[in-house]
Amino acid sequence: MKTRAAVAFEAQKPLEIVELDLERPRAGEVLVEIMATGLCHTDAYTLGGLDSEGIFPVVLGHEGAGIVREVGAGVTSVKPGDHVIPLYTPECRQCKSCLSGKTNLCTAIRATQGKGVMPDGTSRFSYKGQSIYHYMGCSTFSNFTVVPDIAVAKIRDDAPFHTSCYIGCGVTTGVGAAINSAKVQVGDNVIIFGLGGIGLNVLQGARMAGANMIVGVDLNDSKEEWGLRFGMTHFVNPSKVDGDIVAHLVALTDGGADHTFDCTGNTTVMRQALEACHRGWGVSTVIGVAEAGKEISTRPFQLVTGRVWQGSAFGGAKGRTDVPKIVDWYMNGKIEIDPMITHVLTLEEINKGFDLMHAGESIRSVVVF
Ligand code: NAD
Ligand code: AHE
Ligand code: ZN
Repeated sequence: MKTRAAVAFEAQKPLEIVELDLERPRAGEVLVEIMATGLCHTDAYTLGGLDSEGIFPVVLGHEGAGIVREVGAGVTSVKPGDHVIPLYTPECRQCKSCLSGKTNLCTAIRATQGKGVMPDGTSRFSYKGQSIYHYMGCSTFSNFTVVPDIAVAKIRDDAPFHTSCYIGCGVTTGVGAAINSAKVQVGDNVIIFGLGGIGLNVLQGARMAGANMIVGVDLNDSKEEWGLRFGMTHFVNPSKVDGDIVAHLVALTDGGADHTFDCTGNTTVMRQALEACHRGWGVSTVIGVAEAGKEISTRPFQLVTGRVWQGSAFGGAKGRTDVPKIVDWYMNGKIEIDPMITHVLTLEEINKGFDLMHAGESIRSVVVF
């Protein structure tokens, strides 16, 4: 079949809207009609040539929502007509990681996913006879995509696609990092570095958990209003702080925060986030994705004196189990999504979405097919 898609033929070049050939789903796979997809900073980072796993030409996008149109042999977990969110972190419920109960990082298909192909080692997308790579097992910048059945979460039919697609990455990543990974407790003081599409959702999660102070840190002053809208109590722009930002934050939080979160992907900020934690017990959670070759460092003394450095992927959420519940939270008003969808675009306007992201003018741009 044919599908309209935004293709990244090369790094650092605008996406091109073309008609691709798409093979029908094989055994264990499903064909999904993507109704809407968000643009996450991780897509921009891969398009920018900064991803150590980045390969081209590729159909990017990993924050979608849509409808199952066809299933391959042996698929019983979903059927045509089901509304679904594709999962870049699948949940096979059979691999060592799933069975451990200790992680959401299912390993069933991670190796082929990182190589841009389906679990059988081949791609379903092609253009003029040339194979096009899948991305993060999702490729939601295509109107139709093929994904393994373990990589879709079935969601309720009444959730709007253009808002619930954000649960496919940003919402779950942010809210889940605060609740599942950090386990923020009532009365905790929290510092969030980077108030973008992820950081604002960490804010929502921290507020839901009953945090006391919630300090937002961002170089962009326009993020202060956004933070206040979602429960932030204090805003700090590091470029306007006289002296050391860490000392400033430690003083502001009476000795350091119980929890800090990096939502920037900047390794200098990651160090600041760790060192702004309270001596003896503060926990810093890295969410941001750093460019290939970057490393983090600190004085080991920071850890010896009780600070903990950890990371969180997809908010520690198990996709097929937790994503439908987060959709319920949204539909029942427990979490907010609508105000964060700042721009709704057509597929032809997708490059404008990346421009808005880089200019700091959007929280989430969503393409509606
Ligand atoms: P975004 O562009 O919407 O937001 C980033 C924010 O950080 C912006 O508000 C920007 O002004 C701010 N910022 C940048 N540099 C800063 C600095 N030095 N100090 C303070 N603030 C700074 O991006 P996003 O979609 O929110 O993604 C944030 C990060 O999270 C990215 O690195 C992305 O790749 C990563 N991410 C990780 C996961 C995961 O599962 N771990 C999931 C989604 C996104
Ligand atoms: N390909 C990158 C890794 C990027 C990364 O860490 N991705 C996050 C999700 S970001 C979503 O916006 C993730 O889930 N990581 C776990 C995993 O298995 O990829 C690199 O550095 O090679
Ligand atoms: Zn993402």
